[in-house]
Amino acid sequence: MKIVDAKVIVCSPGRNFVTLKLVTEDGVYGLGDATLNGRELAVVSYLKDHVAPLLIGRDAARIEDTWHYLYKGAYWRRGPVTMCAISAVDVALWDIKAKSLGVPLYQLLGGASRDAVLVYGHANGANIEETVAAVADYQKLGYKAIRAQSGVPGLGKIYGVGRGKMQYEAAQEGSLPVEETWNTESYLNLVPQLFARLRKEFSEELPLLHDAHHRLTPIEAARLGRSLEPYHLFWLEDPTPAELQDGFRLIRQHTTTPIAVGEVFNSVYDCERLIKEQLIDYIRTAVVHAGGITHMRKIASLAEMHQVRTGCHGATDMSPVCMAAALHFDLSVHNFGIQEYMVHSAETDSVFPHKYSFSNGFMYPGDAPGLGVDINEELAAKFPYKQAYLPVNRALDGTMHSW
Ligand code: CS2
Ligand code: MG
Repeated sequence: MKIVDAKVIVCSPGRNFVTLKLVTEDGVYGLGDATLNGRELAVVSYLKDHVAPLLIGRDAARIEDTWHYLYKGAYWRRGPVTMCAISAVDVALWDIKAKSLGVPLYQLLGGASRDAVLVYGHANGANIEETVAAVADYQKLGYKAIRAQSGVPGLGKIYGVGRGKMQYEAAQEGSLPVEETWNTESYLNLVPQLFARLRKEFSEELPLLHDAHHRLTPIEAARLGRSLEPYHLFWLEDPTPAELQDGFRLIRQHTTTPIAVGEVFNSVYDCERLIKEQLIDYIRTAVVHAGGITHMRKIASLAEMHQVRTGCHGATDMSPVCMAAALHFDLSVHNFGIQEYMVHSAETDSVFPHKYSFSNGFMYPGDAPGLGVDINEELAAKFPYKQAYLPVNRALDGTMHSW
């Protein structure tokens, strides 16, 4: 089944997305998400100028071989742009294979290991009381696990506090990133108060999550993890920038709060020590950024051997194509932990009609052949790319800080 066309579709139905569409000589086509928030056009060029020409004439059935052809063949291995492009090709080929066999993708991954995929939603507010109210709203919507992020008094907008109740979109249109201000001490004082308040308001059984978003040093993260122990979080995410994998040993020495890391990782090599030394409890790599289904399965296998569970990234900057692929992966992988689910806009859903569904805190990939997602190219063309950037963050004295 030869590939005869490789099309890169850029659109912006509410936010920018990059989609790869591979078409075979039989007319069967597959989709792959290639969205890299804030750096989308880099992946567009990588795919259009360097990868697509190599795919024409290749056998679409040779998924593993194509993965290594693009990975080893690039010579310059790994990195978010390269791996996002490889992910898109990989997922599109899995979509084609499952469609041509007439089965939902999860059936090719070993079948279902569970009946449904547990997800968590993003409750946030400008202050503690608004965040408490938002958690209550998410409970009413049926979510069984909820992430809680609050603004910090004295700081303006910070990561995790959205521009509306249900919709949270970090990237902002414009020719320059928005600059936000940060103060670690204010944050470290607020977060334990937030979770003390949440535990007073809600059942001890409610899984609560929090994202520190790479903004702490290891010892600050250890302090936060220890201060949150009375509120037994489901996880504390991205406590410290993970380039320094050794930094997680220090966190582990001080706290039993479970740790989740990995949404910015793009290969198993970014997390192999974190997993092998059990320095983390959940690996957050996303299908769209970590080499597609093929490489995610390898990351999950290493994690399974070390009692680390998956917790795939699932923000709105992953398109419904990625969400569909993630749900097929989640339904099948043995050491599944939880799936992040940020609701896409109605515009996005209209461009990407899909079979997956949410009900009462769980998601279902559906049983359509392949991924169960499509792209309406005519409608996509009505939403052209708009330059947009993720914010940058500066400490009170103006020093650049992780956002
Ligand atoms: C966040 C993301 O969902 C999360 O856990 O870390 O919202 C992240 O900020 C964005 O995906 C960046 O594009
Ligand atoms: Mg995160």
